Amino acid sequence: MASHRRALTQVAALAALAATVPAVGAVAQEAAPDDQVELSSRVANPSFEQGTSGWAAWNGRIAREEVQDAPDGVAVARVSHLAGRSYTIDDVRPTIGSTAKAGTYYGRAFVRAATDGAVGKPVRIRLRERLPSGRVVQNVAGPAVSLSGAFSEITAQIRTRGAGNRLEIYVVQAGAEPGDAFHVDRIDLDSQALPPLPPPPPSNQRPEAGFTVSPEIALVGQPVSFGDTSVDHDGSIVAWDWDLDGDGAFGDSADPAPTFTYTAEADVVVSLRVTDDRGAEATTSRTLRVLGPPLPEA
Ligand SMILES: [Ca+2]
Ligand SMILES: [Ca+2]
Ligand SMILES: [Ca+2]
Repeated sequence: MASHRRALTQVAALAALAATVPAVGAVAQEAAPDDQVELSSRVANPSFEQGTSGWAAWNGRIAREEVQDAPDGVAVARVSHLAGRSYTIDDVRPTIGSTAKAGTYYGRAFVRAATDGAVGKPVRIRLRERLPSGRVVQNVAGPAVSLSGAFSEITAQIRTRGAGNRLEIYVVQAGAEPGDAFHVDRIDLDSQALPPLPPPPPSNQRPEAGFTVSPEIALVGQPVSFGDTSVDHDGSIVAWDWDLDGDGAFGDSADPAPTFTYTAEADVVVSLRVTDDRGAEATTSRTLRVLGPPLPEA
């Protein structure tokens, strides 16, 4: 693809020639004026947890979105195509305000398709080095990955040519068509190789429900004791709910060790439902034989 700088120029020229295409011109964004660049060594808002500040779309629009499997936190940026054959999410100000001479910088992000139409489309990171005057020195692309329904890591490396230059990062999808969109999260740019992201917290394991009955064969009119033996391997049991009379309705007791007295001979299905400290439930049942009183000796 053409360099980003050249593409911007083309878009600007196109917009000037064809004022009937306001969307293109409206979304094209240049970097902030040189004298307002804040020096920083890392991406200011890499993870979109609070919003999309510091980022601008070119040929597209961006929005914060919460998704189930964000690589970092709960939110990502959704980048939606508006125009052209490629569209991007760009740092508004150069992430690296002043480069070290001939230093290597590492970019990384995580991307996935946000629409069916974007599946299989190529996305890559580009790193753009500019002189303090704004002139582009080089624009280096990382390897492209094909968007899929799961987040993939994309990376890029650049060896800067001069000290005191600006270094920018952007993520670009090529082969764009109307309706395309991708999710992106955790965009980093640093002078050291980026460590792996910490693994997401393990999902909650369901508890295992169990209980004891004493005596194991009940007698009408004699109290029966129940004892909870439930376990939660990654937490604790915080709630107990019993169906002691076997009518199929819970709510007979919330005690981990209730007692109950039966009034008639029957096979009673006793059930216990437990809840762990993260809200997962488990239920178990067992059949209790309740016998009538022994016949008096003749
Ligand atoms: Ca995030
Ligand atoms: Ca658990
Ligand atoms: Ca009941």
